[in-house]
Amino acid sequence: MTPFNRVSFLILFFLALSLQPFLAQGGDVTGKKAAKSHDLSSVSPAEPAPQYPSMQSPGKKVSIDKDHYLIYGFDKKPKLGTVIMKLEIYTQDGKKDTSFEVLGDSGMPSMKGAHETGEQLFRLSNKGAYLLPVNIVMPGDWEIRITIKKGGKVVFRGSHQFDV
Ligand SMILES: [Cu+2]
Repeated sequence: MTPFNRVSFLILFFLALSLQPFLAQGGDVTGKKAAKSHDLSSVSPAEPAPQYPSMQSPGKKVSIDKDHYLIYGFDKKPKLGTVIMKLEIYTQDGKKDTSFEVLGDSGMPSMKGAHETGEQLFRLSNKGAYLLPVNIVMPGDWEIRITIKKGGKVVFRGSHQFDV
C-alpha cells in the first residue's frame, strides 16, 4: 500500500464505522414506521357513520320494513323539562309487535357533544308501547335518533328534529 492508499483506506474505514449506527438507526426507524402504519391500517377500515333519515311527522306511519311500520309521538308538545317519547310498532295488518328493541339518542345538532345521551333503551309499557323519557335542558334545535333492532341486528334508523 502506498501512503495515499493507506490514508484513503483509513478514511473509508472510519467513514463506514461512523455511518454504521446511523444506518442501523435508520433501519430501525423505518421498521417501526412500517409496524405503526401496519397497526393503523388494521384499524382504519372505519365503518361509515350510520345515517338517520328524518322520519315522517309524529302520528304518521313510518315504514320499518315491508312487514312493519311504526307510529311515534310525545306525551305532550316537547318543551323544557322531560317529555316521554312513545313509539309503537305494528305489523301490516295492524297488530302491535313488541319483539323489537328500540333505542334513542337525543341531543342538539347545533351543540355537538353537549347533550347527547348516547343510545338509551326504550322501555316496553304493559300496553305494548315503547317509551323513552327525553330531557330537554335548553331551548333550541333538538334531534332524537332512533335505532330499531331485531335479534341484535339493526333493521331501522331514523330521526326526529324539533325546536323548543
Ligand atoms: Cu344546548
